[in-house]
Amino acid sequence: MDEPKFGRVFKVLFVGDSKAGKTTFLMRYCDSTFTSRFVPTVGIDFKVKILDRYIYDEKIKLQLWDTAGQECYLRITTAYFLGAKGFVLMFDLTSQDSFQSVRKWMTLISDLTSNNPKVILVGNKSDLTESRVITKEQGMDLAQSLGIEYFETSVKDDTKVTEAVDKLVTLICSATTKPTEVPITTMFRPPENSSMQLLDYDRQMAELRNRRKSKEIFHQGTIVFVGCACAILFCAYYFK
Ligand SMILES: Nc1nc2c(ncn2[C@@H]2O[C@H](COP(=O)(O)OP(=O)(O)OP(=O)(O)O)[C@@H](O)[C@H]2O)c(=O)[nH]1
Ligand SMILES: [Mg+2]
Repeated sequence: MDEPKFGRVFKVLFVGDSKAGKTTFLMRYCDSTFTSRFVPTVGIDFKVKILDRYIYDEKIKLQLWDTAGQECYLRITTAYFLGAKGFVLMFDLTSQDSFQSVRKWMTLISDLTSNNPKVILVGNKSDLTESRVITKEQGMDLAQSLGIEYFETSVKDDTKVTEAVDKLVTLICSATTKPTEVPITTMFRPPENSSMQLLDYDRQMAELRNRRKSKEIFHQGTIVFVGCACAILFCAYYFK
């Protein structure tokens, strides 16, 4: 396959309570690294990952937004929800509180977006079997009640990290329509994803051309008429 010129960018947000593992997840996914040091995210951060996957011959680029889980940043982070194609809603399998917050995050997503983004639920830190307080069944039940898919990951052990994102991308792709292939000409070009039918577009272009033609004919007629009138007036005056 020829290398495509442009990439299709999908905006994906990572949300969930503080310490769920969002930043470390992104470090694992994008840079294949892990750190046990906790540095809370301040506000928002983002990374770009170019996938070896295509949609309609366009390479997929992921714009991955890492949000701060701390309550004090909520107003900043939620401002970035708009336009997101997907969300990774993450909780910590060793924290009851972060599990309880999942519904709150889901409500924020549905309240603050209008494009029906795809969401997956991720229970992270599955390597910590001793301190785990949320069972797989509880995670699956919650995901099912929210109508989304569930993954258990361990960023530390690199378990199911790529699979989870791959699945989200597949869901986003299945909801992405093919871009229209009409040449851009003039002003009545329907915007991308517009519901305006191409037939409407063609009809409007034809109308515009007809209107321009009629205007030209009118102008030419006016010039001829004024010319004749002047000639008649001149003859009448000259030969009287
Ligand atoms: N054992 C284990 N620890 C993890 C795992 N994932 C993340 N951690 C640790 O959990 C802590 C919090 O991780 P972060 O990625 O910083 O959490 P966050 O969700 O970005 O937190 P905020 O930025 O405050 O929202 C860090 O000390 C990580 O090393 C995991 O899969 N297993
Ligand atoms: Mg973070």
